[in-house]
Amino acid sequence: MITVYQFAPAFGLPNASPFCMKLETYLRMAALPFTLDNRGDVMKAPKGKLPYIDDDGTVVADTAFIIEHLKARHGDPLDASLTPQERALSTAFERLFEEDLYWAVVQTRWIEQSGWLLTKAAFFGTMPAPLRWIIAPLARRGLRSEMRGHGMGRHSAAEIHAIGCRDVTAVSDFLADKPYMLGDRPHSLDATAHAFLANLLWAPVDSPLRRHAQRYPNLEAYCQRMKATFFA
Ligand SMILES: N[C@@H](CCC(=O)N[C@@H](CS)C(=O)NCC(=O)O)C(=O)O
Repeated sequence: MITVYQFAPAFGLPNASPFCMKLETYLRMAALPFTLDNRGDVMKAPKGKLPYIDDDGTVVADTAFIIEHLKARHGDPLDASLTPQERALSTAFERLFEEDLYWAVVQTRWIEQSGWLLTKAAFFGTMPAPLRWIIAPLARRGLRSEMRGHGMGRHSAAEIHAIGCRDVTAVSDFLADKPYMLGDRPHSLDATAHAFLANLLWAPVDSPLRRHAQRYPNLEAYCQRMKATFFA
């Protein structure tokens, strides 16, 4: 049995961590049975981040390594037939979502005050009061420092939004009127795209980035299609 260790759902999404939502989406798409451990215990995570899995005693961290492991052990129903060019596109778009757009979303949730008030309430609201007062600002400081280390945190808010908007436009233009990112059939890239786009469109955090994404009806329709197909 596969156990997924992740954060508890928040913001009305299967998970407010796009990485945790990506993995759950992948497992559903690949029709693999799993159980969720939503305790969000980052201290126990092998790499200090969630999600990670325990697959009958094999512990794997990081969604890319987890999906690689799942494909090797349980088969690859989604990506086996991809051409080298499709694989290249898939890798490039995953980097766009995970290494670029992710940090623009972090900016809207953790750095900007209006987003931070919502994030604090959603992620730390159930913690007992003295703990909440310590952990929430510490977590925020940690993310601010990670963003700076990454480089994104050195830009102004307007520049970060502009970077994120460019990513969103690229995704919308590439998706165009196709049902899935790479055409008529869903692939693992769609687990990533759905998780990151739904986290941008459907979390109640207003920002220039989210308003930009809302201007592309194909992105909303895509997320609705993924939800109806894999989270019914
Ligand atoms: N590359 C990792 C990224 C995972 C990640 O960044 N997880 C974040 C939540 S979205 C996390 O656990 N953050 C907790 C922390 O940094 O303390 C993956 O693909 O799994």
